[in-house]
Amino acid sequence: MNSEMAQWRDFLMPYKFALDECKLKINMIKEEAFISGSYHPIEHVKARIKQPDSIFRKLKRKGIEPTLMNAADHLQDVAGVRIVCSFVKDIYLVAQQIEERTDMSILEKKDYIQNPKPNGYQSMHYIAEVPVTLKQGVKKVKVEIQLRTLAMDFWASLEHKIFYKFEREIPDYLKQDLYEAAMAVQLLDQKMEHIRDEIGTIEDSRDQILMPL
Ligand code: 0O2
Repeated sequence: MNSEMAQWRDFLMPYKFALDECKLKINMIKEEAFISGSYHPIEHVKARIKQPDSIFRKLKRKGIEPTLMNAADHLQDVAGVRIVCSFVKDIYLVAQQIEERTDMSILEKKDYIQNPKPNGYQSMHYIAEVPVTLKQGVKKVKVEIQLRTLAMDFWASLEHKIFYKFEREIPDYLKQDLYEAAMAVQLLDQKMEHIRDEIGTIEDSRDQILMPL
């Protein structure tokens, strides 16, 4: 392995462990509800480590010299976890549990659901600091946690692809279409939540299982 690859490996390793820790904590939130037979608000969880080329591109975009040291100091989302829920209320339920955890600390919160971005983007973002035990001792590593509904995730995934297809310069006619789609996402989330409230608690057939293995 050449020295550049070894440097990246050593740089990314704590982020990988922080991501593993974070996934475990989120899984505990999910399983606790599941095992106790109460309502489980998490639909699915995705995690990713930002790729080296994407790390350097983001630093350059921010006008920062692309070095590993600067990535550690200036990027908050080298490690990222995305929690996808069915309903907006579920996001706030999970968010509360994340905020109350004592095994990681929340450094920053951005609520793009209460305050969507001008393009219509909605999600809840946290920057959490997760302690990771390494050979050299405990290191606090930042992880970005995003919470979205299924509908918000559908919109953001497509917008992200379009954003990169047009090299970050989405034509105005598509921007307008995406904005209208974002409004439809808000409406769909409100409607679905209304239907859920109308019928009361949704039973999941998996609740019959005593313990998921
Ligand atoms: P990628 O390719 O997903 O990694 P900061 O990280 O705080 O220094 P930033 O990146 O502006 O500054 O913070 P913010 O607003 O919390 O956004 C972080 C991530 O949220 C982005 O990472 C995206 O994943 C997602 N995001 C934010 N805004 C949008 C948006 O308008 N559309 C979509 N689809 N996703 C968004 P990256 O590195 O930009 O992208």
